[in-house]
Amino acid sequence: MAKSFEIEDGFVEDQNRKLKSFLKEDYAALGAKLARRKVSIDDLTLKAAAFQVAVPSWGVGTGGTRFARFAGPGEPRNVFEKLEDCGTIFKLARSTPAVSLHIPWDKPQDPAELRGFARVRGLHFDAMNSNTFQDQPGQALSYKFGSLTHPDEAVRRQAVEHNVECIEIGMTLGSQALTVWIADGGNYPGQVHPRRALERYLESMRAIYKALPEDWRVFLEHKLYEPAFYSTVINDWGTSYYCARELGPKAYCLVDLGHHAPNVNIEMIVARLVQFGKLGGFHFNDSKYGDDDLDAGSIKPFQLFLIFDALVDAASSPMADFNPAYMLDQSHNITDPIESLMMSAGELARAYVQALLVDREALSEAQQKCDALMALAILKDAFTSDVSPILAMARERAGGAIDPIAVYRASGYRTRKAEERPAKSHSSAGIV
Ligand code: LRH
Ligand code: MN
Repeated sequence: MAKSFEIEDGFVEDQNRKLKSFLKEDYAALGAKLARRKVSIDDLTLKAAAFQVAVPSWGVGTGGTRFARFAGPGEPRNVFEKLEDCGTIFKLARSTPAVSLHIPWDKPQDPAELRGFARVRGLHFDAMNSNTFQDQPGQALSYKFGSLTHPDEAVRRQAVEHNVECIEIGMTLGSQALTVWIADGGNYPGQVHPRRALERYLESMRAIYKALPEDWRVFLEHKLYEPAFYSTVINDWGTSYYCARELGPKAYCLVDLGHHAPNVNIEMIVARLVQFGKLGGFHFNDSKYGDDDLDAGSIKPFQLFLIFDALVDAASSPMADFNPAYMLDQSHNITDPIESLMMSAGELARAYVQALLVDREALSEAQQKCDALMALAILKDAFTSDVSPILAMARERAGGAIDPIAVYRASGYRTRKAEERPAKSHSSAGIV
């Protein structure tokens, strides 16, 4: 079997050589500016290099909508090819060593083989994602009218068993978390009894919770609507929080940025879940209207900064087991998924480093004095700081690319993959 194409380390170094002197210049200039504020640029670069976010296995294929999906060249056709692409993202961006799998889309025949395939690419597995929002070929009972909250106990049991299977597969892959998002809800008033449906959800989740190994966490992912368009059982953070508390210490809330009504103050939800000790993690993306699953930081970069401001603020105050899982969850309908994921990983690191630049002492002082304008000015000063030299130096020092997209394009990786991975005949609608 011909060896599949990979970008060589030497090629990355060659490409970096063209930009190294400019980077050094920009880095020194920013370093001098930060030193005036007694901030060490090298400390920030170490923190930037330690920042990690998981990529979604389903994000390296071309996404679509109910109207159409325009498959791109060299689409990954199976979980191994998805990991090849995740390996390429990690090789260039260096901040994405973890992959979040979706079952059954990525169900491995041989988990040990998959784990080995990932390891040689420097990859490990983050949270597993269950799927009881689609019916699989040969599935006994349909999820058309729900899964974990379905009125029929047999359907609920089938959905619980699927989640338990995701935990078992995850254990063989070294994962330590399960994300549960369910589409359960109704399209018509009266279709779903809201209180009984939530009781059924808790009954099912208790059975799943029992199957969690000691060192695992379960993330409850709320979503306002879609595919249910009148009522959704786990529709907002309050409902998710109530359930996480009911379930126990291994249950947490997961915030997908696209799962809220327009203009909802998501950074406030983050601050609340931090304060209540139930912030489990994120599905980062961006949106203008609904659950658009656009690239993180592409529409509302200031909101992304404010979310990381809340996280850095939380990390600076002593808080037990504050370890939120960072994951991307995007649908790349018109861009090369590898480019979008590298850019989005960079935008998350940017928001994080900018949040580290916030003068928290001055901010608390302004808040104490009710000096609203100064408080905003302090945040804006950090948000408007160009930390690109820090992000690029962190990548370069970690053996990655100073400019990941330029190196990726110069490598011809996508063209080579198009040769190696002949396109499937038909193209379908939908996200995968
Ligand atoms: C639901 C969701 C969930 C995933 C799916 C791919 O909208 O955000 O996290 O399972 O997208
Ligand atoms: Mn999500």
